[in-house]
Amino acid sequence: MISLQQALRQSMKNLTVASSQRWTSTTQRSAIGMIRPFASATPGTPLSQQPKSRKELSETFLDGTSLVYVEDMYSAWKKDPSSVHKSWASFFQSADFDAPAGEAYMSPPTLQTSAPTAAQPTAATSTTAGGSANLKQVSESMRLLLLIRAYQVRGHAMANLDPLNLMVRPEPPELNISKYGFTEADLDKPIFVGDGLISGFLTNNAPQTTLRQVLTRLKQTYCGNVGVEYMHIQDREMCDWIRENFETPQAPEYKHDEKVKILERLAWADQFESFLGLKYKTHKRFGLDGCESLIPGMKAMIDDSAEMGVRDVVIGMPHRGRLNVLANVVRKPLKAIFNEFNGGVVSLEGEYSGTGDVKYHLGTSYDRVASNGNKIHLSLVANPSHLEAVNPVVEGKVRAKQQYAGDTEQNTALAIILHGDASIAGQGVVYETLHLSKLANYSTGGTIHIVVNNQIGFTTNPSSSRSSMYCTDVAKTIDVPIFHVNGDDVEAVVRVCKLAAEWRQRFKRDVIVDIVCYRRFGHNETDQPKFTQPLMYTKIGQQTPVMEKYSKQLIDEKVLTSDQYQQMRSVIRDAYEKGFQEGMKYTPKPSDWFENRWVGVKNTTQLAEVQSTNISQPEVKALGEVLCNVPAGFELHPTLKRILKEKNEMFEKGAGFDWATAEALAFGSLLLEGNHVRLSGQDVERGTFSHRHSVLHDQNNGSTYCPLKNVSSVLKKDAAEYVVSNSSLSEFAVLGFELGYSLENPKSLILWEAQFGDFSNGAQVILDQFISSGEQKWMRQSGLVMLLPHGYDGAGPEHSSCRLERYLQLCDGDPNKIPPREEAERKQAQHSNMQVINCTTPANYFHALRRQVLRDFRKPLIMASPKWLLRLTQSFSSIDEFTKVNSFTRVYGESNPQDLVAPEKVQRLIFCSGQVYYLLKAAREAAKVKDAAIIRVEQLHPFPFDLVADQLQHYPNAKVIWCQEEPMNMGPWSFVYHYFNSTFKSVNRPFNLQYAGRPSSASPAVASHSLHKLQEEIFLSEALGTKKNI
Ligand SMILES: Cc1ncc(C[n+]2csc(CCOP(=O)(O)OP(=O)(O)O)c2C)c(N)n1
Ligand SMILES: [Mg+2]
Repeated sequence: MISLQQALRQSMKNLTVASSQRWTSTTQRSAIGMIRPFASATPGTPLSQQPKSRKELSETFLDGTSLVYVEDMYSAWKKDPSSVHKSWASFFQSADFDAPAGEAYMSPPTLQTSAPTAAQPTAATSTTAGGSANLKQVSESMRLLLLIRAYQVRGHAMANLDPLNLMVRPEPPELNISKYGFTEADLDKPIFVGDGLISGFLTNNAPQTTLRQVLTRLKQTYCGNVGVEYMHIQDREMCDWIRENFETPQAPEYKHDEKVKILERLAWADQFESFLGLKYKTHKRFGLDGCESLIPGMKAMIDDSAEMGVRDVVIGMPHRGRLNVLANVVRKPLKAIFNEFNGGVVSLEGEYSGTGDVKYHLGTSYDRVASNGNKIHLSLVANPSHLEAVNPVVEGKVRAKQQYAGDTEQNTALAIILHGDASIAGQGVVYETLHLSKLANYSTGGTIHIVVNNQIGFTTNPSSSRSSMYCTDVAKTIDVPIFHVNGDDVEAVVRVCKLAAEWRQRFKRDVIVDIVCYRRFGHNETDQPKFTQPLMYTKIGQQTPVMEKYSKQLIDEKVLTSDQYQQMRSVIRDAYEKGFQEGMKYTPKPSDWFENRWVGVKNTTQLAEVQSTNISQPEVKALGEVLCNVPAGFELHPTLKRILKEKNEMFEKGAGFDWATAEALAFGSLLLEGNHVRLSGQDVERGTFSHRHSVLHDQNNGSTYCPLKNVSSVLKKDAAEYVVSNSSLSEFAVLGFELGYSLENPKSLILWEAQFGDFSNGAQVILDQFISSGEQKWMRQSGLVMLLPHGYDGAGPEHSSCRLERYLQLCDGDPNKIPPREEAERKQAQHSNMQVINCTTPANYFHALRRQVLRDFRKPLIMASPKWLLRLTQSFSSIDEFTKVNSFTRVYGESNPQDLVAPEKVQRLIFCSGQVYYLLKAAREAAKVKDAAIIRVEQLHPFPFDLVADQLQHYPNAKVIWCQEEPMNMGPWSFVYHYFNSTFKSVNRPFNLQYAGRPSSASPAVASHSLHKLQEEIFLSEALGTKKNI
């Protein structure tokens, strides 16, 4: 049997033979055989009129996209022969029925004088006169089909996208009719296309058409002011939908009232920039000038989305045009915007103090009534300067909205993300975020992306900023349509924005709108662009603004009069002037800052209550029932059977609770208290260290069972939903996503776990720009937990350290400001930017997690999480530590005082944090040291001044040592040093803190296990005073 490709190639060969009959007689043909190139058979014919060689014809179209397309059809035909057009069906049938090479193609039934069968000779090999006529028709139809397909695939390359007309875009050869053996003389000859042969605009036409007619519509459709890329999409229905929407019999036309609406929206956008330019001449505003059509486009997109059921739109965008979007799309009151321009931003007197951010980074949210009267909530997420970093945050927020609204169809919440052309092509987080779009626990049902493609990034031309043809090419990896549109054609912009909205609601997939425009001024309004782009900016200087063009067009079309237009402008000008005046005396209200679900959450100036974090014994037992059992018939892996059995024993004995069980108890109890819990990160379902096993897999049929998802059904009690999800292998996007998720609802525990702590630096922007500073800049709280596996175990430079020093450096505590004792626990945390914890017991981990939710403010928690401690039975907890200890322990005092000398005789007071405690303890035991007390600082930030001071006073005569397993230039040493200094002073003790740890090093750890052990021995003996000339 011949392959599909062979059949296609052979068929193409036959087509080219058929089309050559004008130039070669049957005898010549038989004499030269089928291998002679046609071009050489017709000497003297002008190049453009020469028929193309078989090679060109067959390979250009049967390789690459067209072949993929045909292959797609072939697989569809295999599954269901009626799913493809009958012409293709007959072709595939022949190919599949062992047709000899080159004879697979059969002309469509309508072209046959009699109905064909698989056994009949094919048209291509027929030698009768009628057969030749048919062959010619078939050949023409097929070549036309290829031409149409070429336009569908590559027509965008000739679209008129650049308002400046500076883009140099050579015509792809496959868009030229000569490529198919057609000449000018063929333009008006009737060609048979077959009724319904091609989906799209030809379907409605008569079966006969002319090449000219087809070409005209192809150019209008694919090479006008919109260029559409969609043929890379694998799904047939989606491609057909695009075709149906583009290949319409007539070009779409707006009604008069629609045109006026577009004009009016354009005028609001245009006049906003000119008004700001006038009032604030020296301010940077990163104006939209040159892409004003974005505003009517976005508004139409949101109106249509509202009509299709969207109630919540979350927008993420960069600096460019942000204020215009805030004013004219989100409808932030003008007085608030102007107030910010006047310098009156951020500090909401007596309510919330922050240091704020520049006005083009601030977020906000408002309810708006869409044109159809539906209420719609619009929020613009605050973002840092770091371009594109906000994308995953937006996605997380939208996903959370869908989760809390129970919107499993993803109909009601929508993400719209705006990009710059240089940023979308350059920033890796774009790709990382796009790849979340179809993942079950991360999808938001399709994001609409809009690129303000002003063809420049600061001073850099596209040729220096990307290697791809379009800045949007990255999106092709996720199989979505890309609409490129000329920003000076405001109607076309509105049209594609509406299509994008419809696409998203229909297919729940991402879509890209690339508005090709220009930047009227420099990077900001005070920048001189002619230093670097003199020619472009000479052209821009001559460019008629889109407002002027469109108003003139509508006046010429008699859609409105010049007077009406002038009146429209003056109404808008008055509104801006009014907002400006009101902005002078406007004071922001707290309601501007808090979204619904956050009402009642305390800000830093309000008194927060401390709640107990323990749970009752019956509750522990009940959760044990959930965690230790699987449904009847569920076949566990033998090791997991043993693990569950051991877990059961823990619950029965009330002792030996390990870290995974403590975590599950925290999660389960929070779920029962109505808090949503979500844990995401790489391989978190099982856990990197094979300890969590949050999702169990049946060994016979692969089905899964997640005990914590079944808390409610097992215990017959209401419980919130638990989500645990292995994530894509991205740190930046996934951490950003979870941060966004955590911003939506305070009644939740949202956790992101790094595979190993050191990998989290791939998400450093989220940490620096959002987690550590977000609340202070934007007055938005988050209780996000970062679990960062940390600890030295001799495994080499990687995976040992989560780089605690970096997190500690980001903490905003002041070592010289010791809070009053009564405020230490609550207020200190409430006033800090984030917490850094390194627990030594499962129970303390449990209390730390519960404390995140059981208080009426939210703070990010950085948790250095255990590795080898996970299996250290010595670290495990008893049931009392969950039920009787009712809060997180910030500092553990000496655990075995009875084995030591009296406190005043203790010679060494060793402070440490994390797993090194167990090393110290073991070394102390081994060396039978009795005069060294070991204190665990479980919470590094906010620093527990009060409890450390207590220890200093309890052991008044001891030498004080800080012991850590990290090198001196890493770990907590340089952080705690300053805090100990002031704590010493607070208890009137001369400062003297000694260091015991690894020596300073560029690499976090040594590779050799024996050297690692030697280093360990040295610093432990230094700490304990057992050093004997090592
Ligand atoms: C991650 C990051 N790197 C660099 C910058 C500095 N920067 C600000 S705007 C800009 C150019 C952005 O170009 P583009 O995405 O095309 O947006 P435009 O300003 O043209 O609207 C650069 C490089 C930044 N803000 N963020
Ligand atoms: Mg740009």
